[in-house]
Amino acid sequence: YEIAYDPPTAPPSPHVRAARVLAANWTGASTVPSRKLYPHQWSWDSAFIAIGLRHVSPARAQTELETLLAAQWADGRVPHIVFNPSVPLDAYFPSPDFWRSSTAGHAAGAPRTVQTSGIVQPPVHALAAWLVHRADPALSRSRGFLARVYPRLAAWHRYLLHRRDLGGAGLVSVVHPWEQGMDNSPCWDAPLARVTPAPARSFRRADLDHGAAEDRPTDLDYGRYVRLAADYRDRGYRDGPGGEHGAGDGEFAVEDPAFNALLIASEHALARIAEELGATGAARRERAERLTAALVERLWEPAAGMFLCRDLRGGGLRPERSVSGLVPLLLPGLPRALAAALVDTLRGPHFSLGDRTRLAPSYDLLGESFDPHRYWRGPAWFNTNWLLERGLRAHGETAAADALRAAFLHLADATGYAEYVDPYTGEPCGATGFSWTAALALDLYH
Ligand code: 9YW
Repeated sequence: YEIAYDPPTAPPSPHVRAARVLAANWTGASTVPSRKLYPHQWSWDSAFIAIGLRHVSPARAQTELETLLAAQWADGRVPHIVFNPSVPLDAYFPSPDFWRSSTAGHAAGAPRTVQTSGIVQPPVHALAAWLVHRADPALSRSRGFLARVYPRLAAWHRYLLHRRDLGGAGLVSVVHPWEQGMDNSPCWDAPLARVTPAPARSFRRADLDHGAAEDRPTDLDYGRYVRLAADYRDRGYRDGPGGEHGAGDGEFAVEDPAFNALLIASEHALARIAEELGATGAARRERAERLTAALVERLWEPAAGMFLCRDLRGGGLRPERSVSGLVPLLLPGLPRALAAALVDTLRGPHFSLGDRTRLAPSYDLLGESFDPHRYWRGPAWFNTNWLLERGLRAHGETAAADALRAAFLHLADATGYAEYVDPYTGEPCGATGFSWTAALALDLYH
């Protein structure tokens, strides 16, 4: 007779497959978004990753955020990329020799020992830190996790609120499309059109080694991204008018709904963190409420039933409908009528959730620039859909939230944890084994 030394094992569950993606992308101190396409640490990716990782390893989730915050600049900014020194320079563009953080960022207080970019990404970090703490409060307290991250998170928000209020109305502006995180969104087409592109031959795109050109931004987009980033670098990464050489602000300054909504959500989380540490959160809550009022005042467009971007240099709201303008649904304190209008817009012809699409597209299905495969110009992304799922649930739209959750979990696993998908067919685009897709799936399993 045979002895079954190795009894057949059941195939891994989706939960295990998602955890394996995060394990494969873990470098020892943080998680890369994608092994090939993005081989360093990205700021808002790490926040989403920590939110999922807390269900697998609360200790690793804490480390993820601590590694990012260790690269914070003295002026409070949290850089959008922290470079891994053991990755070859040509593996990703723009590389550390483009950003030159330790020299060009000297006046702004860039760290000396680690190379970073000089721009930022959406502030999801305080929200992530609070959720990570809640996953295992005893471990968190024993490691003094919140006490160590709180001053850094507070300095981060201070930087945004004081140095990035370029419109003077209390909201934060982004100075580069990469800062908002939806790189080639049609919302940036008009503000970017004013920027003279850097010549295509002056840089080499590493992203095209790993991603299909028709799923990625164009060379013209990249020329403009490079020009804006190089100008900011050459101003010493200084913010606000004037600067030492009187250089003034850059050409690109936009108030974005998702960026500001995430700051508000994180400000509420910081209030809870302060309270957990025995301080008062009252001032932060008030600030979050003021910011919510400013968001509504500056970016709400009743005729569209959603929030829009405000182009500070071109004057006024941009008409393009991006998923960014639906993300404020995640704020429980949003006026009821606005939340209801956002839900209608999500279901209506422009996003068609639950009807023609099962995950919300990144851009208006009826928009002239809509493209179901090109990055942030149409495909559905998992991080924005996670935010919408939270928002639907927060506003009592339980059936819609359940349907979105089911579609999310199905598509995340069926596509091998794709970076983004065709919103109509669910066909995977970009990288697979993408960290925030796996992390946020893990979060929705719980
Ligand atoms: C790039 C890492 C980043 C995300 C951004 C996404 C993309 C980097 O990848 O930007 O090289 O284009 O647009 O949101 O943080 O996943």
